[in-house]
Amino acid sequence: MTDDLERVRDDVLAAISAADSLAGLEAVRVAELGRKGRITGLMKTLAGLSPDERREKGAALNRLRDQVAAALEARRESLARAELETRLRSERVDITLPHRPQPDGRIHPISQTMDELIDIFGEMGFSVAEGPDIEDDWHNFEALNIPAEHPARQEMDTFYLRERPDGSRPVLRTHTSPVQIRTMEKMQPPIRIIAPGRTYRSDHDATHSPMFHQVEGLLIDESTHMGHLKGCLIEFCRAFFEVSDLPVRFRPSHFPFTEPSAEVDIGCSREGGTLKIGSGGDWLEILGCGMVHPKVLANCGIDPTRYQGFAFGMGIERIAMLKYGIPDLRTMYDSDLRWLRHYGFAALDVPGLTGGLAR
Ligand code: 2NL
Repeated sequence: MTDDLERVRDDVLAAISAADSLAGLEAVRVAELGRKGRITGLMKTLAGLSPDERREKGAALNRLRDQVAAALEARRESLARAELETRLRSERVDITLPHRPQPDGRIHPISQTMDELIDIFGEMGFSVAEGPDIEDDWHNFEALNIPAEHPARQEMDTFYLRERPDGSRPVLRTHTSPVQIRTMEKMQPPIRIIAPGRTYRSDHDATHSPMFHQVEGLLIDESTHMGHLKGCLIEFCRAFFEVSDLPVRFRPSHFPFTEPSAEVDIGCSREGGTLKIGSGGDWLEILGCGMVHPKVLANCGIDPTRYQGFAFGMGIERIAMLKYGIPDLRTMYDSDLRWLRHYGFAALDVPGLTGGLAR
């Protein structure tokens, strides 16, 4: 009898360890411990035995049943773990795939140039000021000493918007000077700002776009003079064009909002029809500047007997074309991807003193 049970036990335990899937293991359980299973069948024979035999064989059968149940549970756990392992392996995602080697987007040369300007003037202590594209007559003209009948008004090719109920006529700003007017109205000197941004003029040909970009600069303090203006702009030209001995010359000029006024030329050569920036005996105009007109200071609530300062302005398209050898202004706004891939900049290229041409 005991031999009998031992044979059954060896048999069942062997079947349990041989089961290689949860389904196979379940079949073993049903065959042994199920309602019609072998061990269940042996339990049923206890009824026909004498009390002594029943006690003895019952205890042995209980042990066998518990042993088999424990072995089944142990095997079930190990098979379940193995099955999970296999599934995890088969469903694994390889997150070590290489990234796309080149980002598709490019920075437009105008954005790149603006970032460079902000970087260079930022190092000189200028902060960036902004203002609205739609302006009123006061901020775009009057405060800048450009009265209604001034010839500069005609030269500006202003875009006028619909008349407002109060009879005033908003304009698309023709320069970023109104940003500086607004800054002076808001705060007292010392002031040291640049105002980069979009500007608009009703003029469209090979060298003019109805929307273009400008950067203007303004510095006001108690003892600011023309020497500061010259030092600042010579430094800027050399940093921007990355030519440390770039010749820079100041030519007398006229603007209604500055007195005295000057235009700034940089050295270049035009040998064989190709333009090269640097010492070459020729000159190229790149910006306008001057000492802020006392009337402009007074218009903004700044005392011209106490404060004075300088201002300057330049076209961003023009200096971007010169620096990066872009021959045609009109291609700037074509949104031609091939053009952008050729003239654009990678997103992570750092702008400024160490960027640009050296790259
Ligand atoms: C140019 C010349 C210039 C200014 C802009 C300015 C602004 C204020 C007061 C005085 Cl609020 N001046 N701006 C001064 C001189 C020249 O721009 O050729 N721009 C493209």
